[in-house]
Amino acid sequence: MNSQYYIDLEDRYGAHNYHPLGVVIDKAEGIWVWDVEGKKYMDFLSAYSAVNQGHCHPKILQALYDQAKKLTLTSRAFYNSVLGEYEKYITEYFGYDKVLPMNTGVEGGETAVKLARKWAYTVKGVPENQAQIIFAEGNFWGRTLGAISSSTDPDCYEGFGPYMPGYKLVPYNDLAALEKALEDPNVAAFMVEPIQGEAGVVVPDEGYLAKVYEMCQAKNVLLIADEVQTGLGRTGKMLCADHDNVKPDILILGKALSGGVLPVSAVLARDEIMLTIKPGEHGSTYGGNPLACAVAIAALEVLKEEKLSENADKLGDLFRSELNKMVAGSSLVTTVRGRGLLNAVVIKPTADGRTAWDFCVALKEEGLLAKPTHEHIVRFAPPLVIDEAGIHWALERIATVIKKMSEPVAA
Ligand code: IF1
Repeated sequence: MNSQYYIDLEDRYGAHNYHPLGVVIDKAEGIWVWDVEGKKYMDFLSAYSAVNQGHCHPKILQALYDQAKKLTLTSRAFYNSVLGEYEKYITEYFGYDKVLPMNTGVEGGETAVKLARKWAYTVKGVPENQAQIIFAEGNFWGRTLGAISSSTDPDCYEGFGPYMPGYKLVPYNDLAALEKALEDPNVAAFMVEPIQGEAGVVVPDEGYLAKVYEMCQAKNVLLIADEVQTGLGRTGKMLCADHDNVKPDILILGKALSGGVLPVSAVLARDEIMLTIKPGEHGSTYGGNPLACAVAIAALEVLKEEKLSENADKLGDLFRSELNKMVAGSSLVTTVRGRGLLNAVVIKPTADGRTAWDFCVALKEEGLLAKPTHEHIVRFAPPLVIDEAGIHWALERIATVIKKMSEPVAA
């Protein structure tokens, strides 16, 4: 069957909640994917940073196979022989007392908000149902009603009201605005991405997160770092918060925590916060399942064994410096920004109306897969296992497309 067959199937039988690029991927390995016609592409999206370790990583798959044939799910009604080992491993890996295992990134965010509220009422002494959580404008942490209630993107929240109360918004990267919002004694937490992903890889000023953490501490407010997309090596450090030497009070991980094999998320915190939730007050059928735990241990081991944070740091610098040289004076690409291997360019629509979407379609034709976000922004986020040759291969194709898009369409 050809690509169109599969596209038609999805159109007829699937919800239309996405508008995918016209490529039907059939298999993948490392930084490469192949479509149903056998055409090879370099993956420059990494499933939105879920396959930092590269597609179908052998060590992670082996962990999946070995556990799958033994035990996949017990529910938390019973103990099992993998969860405790995983909990010890991940809490020592990141330096926290405890972990609350969930499945998707947004469940991690919901868990973090619930923990912050519970801590506010039982530890900080905020009056019941008065807790406020501050978010940054431009945030994205998922699609649940709790998550879209903090969104400033109409595509995320419009038509889904009413919204969650107890939320406040401040501009991202605006310390004065945060300072003002923190005056409210009922603030439980400030939840923020160290770099905003969906907003288009928005990198805050140097030292922003360090100042944020200082201000939160001064007001006995928890800092929740949403590292679902920026974590696990993506920005050139194990955690993006590491660039500012900040240890968030609550850390949310997801996506690459399983190397793209199955949904695994985690919320880490110290006992004072984590133990405010008592037995029976939170959970999930699959949260902390043995299969997810075995896969996550392998995914975390790979990050360290293959020094993927260091690789992302080095190759991210190379990518941005080459790209900046390439687009100097370009009327098409107006901005290059990012950290490590989480980068993006801003594409100015051409006189004949071609946009970031057309840029990505042209990249696909050249064998490079990327996806626009917010009309004019193209995110470049390859798996962190990419090498220097891979970066140059991608840059050549980006240069070809910039050249093509800078010329008027042949009449
Ligand atoms: C989609 C992008 C969107 C996230 C951060 C939590 C979550 C995400 C920082 C929730 C999820 C995904 C969701 C997916 C596309 C992608 C995404 F930013 F990565 F590009 F949408 F904005 N925190 N991001 O980025 O994790 O529940 O999805 O496991 O919904 O279209 P999830």
